[in-house]
Amino acid sequence: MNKWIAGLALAGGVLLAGSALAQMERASAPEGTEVYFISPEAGATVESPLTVRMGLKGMGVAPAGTQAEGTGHHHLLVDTPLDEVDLDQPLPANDAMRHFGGGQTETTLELESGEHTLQLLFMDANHVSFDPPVTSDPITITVE
Ligand SMILES: [Cu+2]
Repeated sequence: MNKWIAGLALAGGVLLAGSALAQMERASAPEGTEVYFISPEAGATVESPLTVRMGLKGMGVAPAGTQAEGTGHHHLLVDTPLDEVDLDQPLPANDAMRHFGGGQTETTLELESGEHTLQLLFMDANHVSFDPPVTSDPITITVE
């Protein structure tokens, strides 16, 4: 009896570990998926606060945590090169790596005067990148 319970607990533990690992697996996005800036335009000179509109083709936007195939949510990298992001881990949330886990496609951004680089990163329900990553080109803007 004790042995049987121990066996069951072990099986449960393995199952849990299995599902935790599965969450970090990177799914592939449908071919042709694209994320892009509707605004601002690359090279634009803007005033702060500015409105950022995020466009998506080939997939759907859903709130974070929604486990539905073909969906994810937007992320905005502010002055953060993509190669500084560990794409195999959930993206940290901070001023430089912003999540739109409510399924937003538009945001207002306050930035200091000067040049800034923005890049969109579309990620899955668990804030993990697709493989290959779905990213926009980085754009540089000047804030007056
Ligand atoms: Cu996220």
